[in-house]
Amino acid sequence: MFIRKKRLGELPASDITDHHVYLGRRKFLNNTAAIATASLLPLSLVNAKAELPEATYLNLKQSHYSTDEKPTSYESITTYNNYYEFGTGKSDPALRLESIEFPDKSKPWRVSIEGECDKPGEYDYDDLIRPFTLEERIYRFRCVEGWSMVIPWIGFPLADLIKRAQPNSRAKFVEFTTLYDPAIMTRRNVLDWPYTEGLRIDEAMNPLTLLAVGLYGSELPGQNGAPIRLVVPWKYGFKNIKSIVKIRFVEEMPNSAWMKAGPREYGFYSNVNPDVAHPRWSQSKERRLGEFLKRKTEMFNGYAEDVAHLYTGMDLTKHF
Ligand SMILES: Nc1nc2c(c(=O)[nH]1)N[C@H]1C(S)=C(S)[C@@H](COP(=O)(O)O)O[C@H]1N2
Ligand SMILES: [Mo]
Repeated sequence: MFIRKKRLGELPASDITDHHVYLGRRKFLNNTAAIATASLLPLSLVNAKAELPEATYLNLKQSHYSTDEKPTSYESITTYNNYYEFGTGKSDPALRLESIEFPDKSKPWRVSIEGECDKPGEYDYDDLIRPFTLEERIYRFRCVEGWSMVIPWIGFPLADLIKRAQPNSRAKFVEFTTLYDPAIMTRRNVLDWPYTEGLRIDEAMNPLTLLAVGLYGSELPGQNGAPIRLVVPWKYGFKNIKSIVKIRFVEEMPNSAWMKAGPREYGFYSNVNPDVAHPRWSQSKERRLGEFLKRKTEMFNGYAEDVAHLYTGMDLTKHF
């Protein structure tokens, strides 16, 4: 697997620069007319272009599910992270992964599909993703802590993988598990490792739910959950489990690492909801990285049209 190494501090600091560079590069890749445009860019933008990793996914299918909001800078997305296995500070995962190769390309990354399904199996990463058509999905991302981003993911619908696994009638939920490698994931006692998460099967089948393998045109950096992570844009960030090694179909609602850590604070559903406060803070507003003023948090993170029907008749203050 291709592993990219990036040095902190090398990347452009400005969101605006990054965004233009990104859009500029996509045009550049997609049509020759854009070359002329690229040559008109101020020198700073041209320089910044070199800072983004070389695009490895070209001519991706675009999606009507993508937002046209301005993507957060590559720098913010890849240096302001929550990946507690590598430390609890926002910059810890990126700093830590500067000095170690994660995932280790000398070892195959194995993902097992198991539980209540007719086609279980254990796959090398490349074999796992080969059947699927990758697309770009630019999604809003809202952390339960009150910050948000806009991230241009690359991935495929989880539903595509589920259809191949052929879950049986007992499969009511899907449980996901992150790798736990104590040799490199040195943080003990933060959560009950390995990190796990879960979705109801209909949530997992919703067309918005992605398995992401990249962002901004390239492979996922380790700190963002390489080589494959979950993206559920209408739920709080912690549902978006990273570096998945196991996907299991189960009959009972699975517990998650965060539910175990704080059952009163972190529920199974964890849908973004401005009207249901976290026990220790309001969820009505958020700070988007790169912006100064807070903005209002939207119900289901703005994806109500696509997902509200999943929760009809449910009391969302109880099923938080
Ligand atoms: N394995 C694992 N997955 C995880 C986490 C983690 O600590 N470990 N943090 C979660 C939280 S709280 C958030 S906000 C997102 C952050 O994703 P990002 O760093 O790619 O923005 O990852 C989620 N997935
Ligand atoms: Mo989060």
